[in-house]
Amino acid sequence: MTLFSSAGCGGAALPDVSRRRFVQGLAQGLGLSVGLSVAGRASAATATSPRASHAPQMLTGPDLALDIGATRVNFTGRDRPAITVNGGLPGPTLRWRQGDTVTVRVTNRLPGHVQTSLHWHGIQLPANMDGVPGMSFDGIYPGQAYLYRFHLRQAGTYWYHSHSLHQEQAGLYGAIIVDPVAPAPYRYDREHVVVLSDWTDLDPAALYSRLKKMPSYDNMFRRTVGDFLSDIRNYGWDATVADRKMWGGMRMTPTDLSDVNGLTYTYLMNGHTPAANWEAGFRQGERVLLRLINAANMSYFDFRIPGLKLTVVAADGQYVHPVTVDELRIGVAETYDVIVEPVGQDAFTLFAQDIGRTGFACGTLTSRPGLRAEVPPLDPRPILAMKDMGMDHAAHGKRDRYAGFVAERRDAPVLKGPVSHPRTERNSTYVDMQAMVAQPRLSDPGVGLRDRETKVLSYADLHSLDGDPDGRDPGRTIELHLTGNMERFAWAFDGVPFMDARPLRFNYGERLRVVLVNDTMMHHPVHLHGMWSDLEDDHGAFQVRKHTVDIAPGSRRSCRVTADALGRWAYHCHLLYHMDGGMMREVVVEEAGR
Ligand SMILES: [Cu+2]
Repeated sequence: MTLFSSAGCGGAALPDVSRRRFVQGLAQGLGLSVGLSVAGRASAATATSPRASHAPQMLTGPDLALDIGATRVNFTGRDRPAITVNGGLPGPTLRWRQGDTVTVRVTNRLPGHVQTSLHWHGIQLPANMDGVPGMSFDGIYPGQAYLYRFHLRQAGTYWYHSHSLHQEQAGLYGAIIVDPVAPAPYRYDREHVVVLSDWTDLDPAALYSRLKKMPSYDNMFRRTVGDFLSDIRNYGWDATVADRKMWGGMRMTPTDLSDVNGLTYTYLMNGHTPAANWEAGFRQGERVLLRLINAANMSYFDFRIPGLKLTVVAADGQYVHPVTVDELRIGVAETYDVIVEPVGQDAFTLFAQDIGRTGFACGTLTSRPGLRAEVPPLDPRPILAMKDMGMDHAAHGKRDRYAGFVAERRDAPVLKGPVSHPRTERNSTYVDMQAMVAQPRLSDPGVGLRDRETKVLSYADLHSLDGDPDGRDPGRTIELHLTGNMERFAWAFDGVPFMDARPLRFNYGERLRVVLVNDTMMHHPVHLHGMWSDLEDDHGAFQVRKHTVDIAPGSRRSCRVTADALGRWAYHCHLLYHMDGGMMREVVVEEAGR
């Protein structure tokens, strides 16, 4: 089945001397043979001349034509094949107006016999316009075009990407801005789109094969004997040995924060490496709106601008009550709109480090071209706590590094008690651990951010400006567990991978609750196509409208869904290789009684 895709990246964590020698950019197209194998073969390709720091091209208006083609790029000093829209990586920013009906003719100009697709992430539209091959339509075949046509009911910051093979990992993504009919509830003088992504020089399919064969290839940060001795000093022999035994039993190490990290990826900001330094302009005293989009395939980022506060005004395109923070974690596929007011310096660094602290994307907010501000060092690498796996560290440790965190969980008024697991998790090769106690933990900023003295955004800070758009209580509850087997790099819901699962069925018009329990030690950004996921608070009430919900390691979070869109929809983890590995379902919304 050719439902999904992503692209791999390669590159070291930090810009090194050798990388600085190379001007990153899109090169003249030598072409490539695209698809499962990306071994290059000369052919016609879209080409774009390299330019210095620039934002992606912007296309406006209700009728657009996009060409998906093969392009050569150079982010690491090596000329590599990419898949792009109109020759850009990221593709052009599409700027539309709320209330418009837009048509987009998407033409497949890829060489070879490779199907493609574009999915409009977070846009509510008819099922046959959603762009998921095998569910929404047949995909776009070579030389052919598909005419997307849909009405824009919503406004905000969104993005698009391929839903075919591993094309997203090869560069097939871009930003969408839908301007609101009514003025935004905040003022700004200038705006910039900031697309974060992860590039690899590897063939994206080869990266997947490597993950299957050597899932911990990128996890070089093993704990050492020195760490062991130090833990004995701090926590005592029994607690330390118990801790190590438990981790050994789970075949993981507490530094496994992500499957792919800066050893393999080069992190990009608007298609620029840190050395290439994407620049965003400002004038002193202006209010600048930054539209942050995490278009990465496998990477969460912690974003901050040293010297500036970030006022979050929208999440996943939807207005929220403004909240001012120093830093925020942006999960894969999420978007945040933030306002900054740069004063007192001529340049500021936009800094986005990966959650494992193995690399970063960065750029410069500057009042004059060519300036750079200091780039902060990576934080120390964080270590997962047993709480991140739905277990109680305090039970076998004399001292608890995350005491406040534990208290918050014990105080959580809803979703208390031990977790019950679906029978399908038993003996499943897609399950190597289960959460024992899972709480929403909405106010937990997450591993690596808990010790900050500055304010870090958490989900508890996000509240939709308009309250619950539906108003009904959920009529029923569906619970899904996010499960995985690290050793096999096998991922599923409830221990059942997509290929073996029957669709979930929603009744057209119903309001239901979906509870997501994370039985793994990794974040999973869960995306429901076609409908909103309205995140509930600790008390089970509506809190914030989202299209992608981060389910933190060992946590249990719930969403309300209004099943107002008939048809077949994808529901999946947005880490590309987790989706590929089976962490996905089809959702069918149908009239009751059918
Ligand atoms: Cu996942």
